Amino acid sequence: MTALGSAARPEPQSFERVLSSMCTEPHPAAREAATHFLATNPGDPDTYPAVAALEREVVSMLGDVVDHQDPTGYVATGGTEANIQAVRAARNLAATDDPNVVGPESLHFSFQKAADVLDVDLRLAPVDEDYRADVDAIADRIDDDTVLVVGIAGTTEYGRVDPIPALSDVARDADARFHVDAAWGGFALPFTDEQWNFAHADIDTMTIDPHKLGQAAIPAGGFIATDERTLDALAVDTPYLESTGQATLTGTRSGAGVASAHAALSAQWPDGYRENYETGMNLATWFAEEMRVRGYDVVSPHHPIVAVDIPTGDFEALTEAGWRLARTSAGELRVVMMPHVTRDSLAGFLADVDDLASS
Ligand code: 0PR
Repeated sequence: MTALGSAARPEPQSFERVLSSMCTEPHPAAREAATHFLATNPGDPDTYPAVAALEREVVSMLGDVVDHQDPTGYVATGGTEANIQAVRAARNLAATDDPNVVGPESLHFSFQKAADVLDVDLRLAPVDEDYRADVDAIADRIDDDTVLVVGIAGTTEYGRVDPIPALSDVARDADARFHVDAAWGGFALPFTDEQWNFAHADIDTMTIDPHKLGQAAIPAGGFIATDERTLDALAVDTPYLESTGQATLTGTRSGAGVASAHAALSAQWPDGYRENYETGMNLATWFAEEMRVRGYDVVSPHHPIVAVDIPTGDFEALTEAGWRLARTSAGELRVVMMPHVTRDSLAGFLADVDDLASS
């Protein structure tokens, strides 16, 4: 027997103790569809028309989620690609040769990558005392070279929603484009009274990721734009393919992501996602209170993310006990109530927290 043949097949990470991730167990229909379409490449729609048709439907379904009647866009590899593309479109459509992008300091680090690869200046403004973008601070950083203003609908660390309508006004006044990053929040916020989507503000582009709360298989990000002009600004000629242009950042890409996004949305929008949101929110409220009564400082959850100030030693001991945990930049424990997180698993976590206190 060869060494290769005798090697035990490694198991993927079990979700049981994963409290850090914005990804989750795919919906069963999404898992099945991903396997079925594994060998297709939506980057070549003429050769792989079935997956290309599914992708058009996914964009239209995402339009329902974000309240846009006639969206354009595509299934990206994830939020990083979608955010890079938003910056790239804004840069390509603007006249300046010294472009800058303005957003809150709570922006996901994918914008740092965008600024780096696109040679755009990223200007970050402080957030307010509730971790939301401060509109005046954003406005102060805008000038004639600002090509894009960014707002976040569901921040990575605290799940906060920026004042999207006000940020959109500020962008318009400056003749800049406006992008909303709803990579994580997009499948939660439809069930809240937050003002975050195309019905509430003048938005040019949006990121909304099926592979996070959408319960699609990785890689499935969503890049949504209001007009074809945006995609035209991203497209390059593809002389040796039958189709004549490609607007995506990647070339060959996975049909698994596209097909699984289609299956997950078909199975879950809207009732399944509403249920996930309500369950996640109930868990967040309960867990926040459980940590509070144990004497920890908790950042009140607006959406299913809880941040708790715990000592570094405790964080390390809990990691040692097998919990997969994340920290905010301020060092708080951050728990994301994804669909795989249950009351039982959180009760197990709390029991370990109690053991620490008594040891
Ligand atoms: N925008 C926001 C608001 C995000 O939270 C993230 C990811 C992105 C964009 C980028 O999305 P992709 O990672 O799909 O490109 N935020 C998570 C984070 O940084 C990503 C993550 C997901 C990390 C799963 C760990 C993990 O297991 O925490």
